[in-house]
Amino acid sequence: SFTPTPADHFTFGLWTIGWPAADPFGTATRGPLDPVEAIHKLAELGAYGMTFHDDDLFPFGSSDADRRAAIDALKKACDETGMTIPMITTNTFSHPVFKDGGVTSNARDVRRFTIRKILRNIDLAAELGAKTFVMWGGREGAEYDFSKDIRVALERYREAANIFGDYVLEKGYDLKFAIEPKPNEPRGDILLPTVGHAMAFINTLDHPELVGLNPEVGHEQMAGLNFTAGIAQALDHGKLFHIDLNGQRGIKYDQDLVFGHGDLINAFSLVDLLENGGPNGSPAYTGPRHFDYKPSRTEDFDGVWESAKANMRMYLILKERAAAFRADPEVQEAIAATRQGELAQTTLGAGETTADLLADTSAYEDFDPDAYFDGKGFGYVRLQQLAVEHLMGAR
Ligand code: GLT
Ligand code: MN
Ligand code: MN
Ligand code: MN
Repeated sequence: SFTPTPADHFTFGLWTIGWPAADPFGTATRGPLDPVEAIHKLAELGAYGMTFHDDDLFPFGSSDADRRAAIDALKKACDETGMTIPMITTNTFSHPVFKDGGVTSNARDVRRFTIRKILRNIDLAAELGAKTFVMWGGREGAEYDFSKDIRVALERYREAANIFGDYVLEKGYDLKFAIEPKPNEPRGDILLPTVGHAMAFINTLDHPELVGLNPEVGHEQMAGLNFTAGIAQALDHGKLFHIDLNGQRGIKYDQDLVFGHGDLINAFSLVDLLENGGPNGSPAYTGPRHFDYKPSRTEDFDGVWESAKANMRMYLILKERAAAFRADPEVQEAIAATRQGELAQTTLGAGETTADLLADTSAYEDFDPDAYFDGKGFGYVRLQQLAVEHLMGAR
């Protein structure tokens, strides 16, 4: 059925359903959403959890007492509904103090303040039982090539990430970090712009095992990249710690549409990968299915909740379509015809060495590359048509 339950592990950022819909050209079109109401409403719709930035729950600069009251109200709402807070993150981008970034601002006092703000939020993550701490460095970047030495900025990024890693180890928190790449917006160019850049950076940290990724569909697509392929590489590295699902139509500003309302075919292959891409068709990813979208500025609050439902329903429909695709004997036959089984075999045989390959005349001297001219094709187009027909419900 396409009705979500907590077992589906759907989660939403408080900043998504709570977005008042102000954009760079216009003021808000909706009023604020109370976090306690958000929890109750999401629970009613079948979600598993909610996520938030510190500043979403208690405004920047709140007194300790106001901050505590907001946290306690949230905890009570979770107790009443069974909702969870599996991830939290820190706002290091809204306040003017972050105009040149947080952990990579040229201003050292800003960097020290940012690290303190994040450390305080790490304590909150532990208190709420969150397992993932997202770091989206949207202001870490520049508009101009001469603004900063990017290598030095990356050193400061690394310094901060190492401080956070050491802190959770010291405190014994069961918490991992997930870096969220984005190519641009709000900065002209953002540091760690894609999944690939972020994975390379993670390998330079003192405790790379503590740090993975939170890739967002639209962010990779803003860079013209194939999201499903990027997720496959993140899985290959064991770095898919969390995921932001939404929709994007091409290389333009960050649209944050409902999941599936952008590149639907890529959303289909993504759900197929997440749900069926593990060993023997098991799920390749078991963490929260987190929606990071923005209910369009045209929508009222009924539209907000319709859009929240649409995300979950879309995922469940794609999951059902992916299962039907996999179960179709014609699809299995078409997959076999593409020689994917052969791709799963190692290129050298068991125990075979490079010397053995060099001595194998069938591999080179007697191999006929010209047999591939006008020879048998790979049949990918037929398979793609079958996939799209399943996606469309035509099979
Ligand atoms: C911000 C951004 C999102 C990030 C959030 C986490 S905040 O709305 O556009 O992609 O996931 O900081
Ligand atoms: Mn250390
Ligand atoms: Mn986005
Ligand atoms: Mn995101």
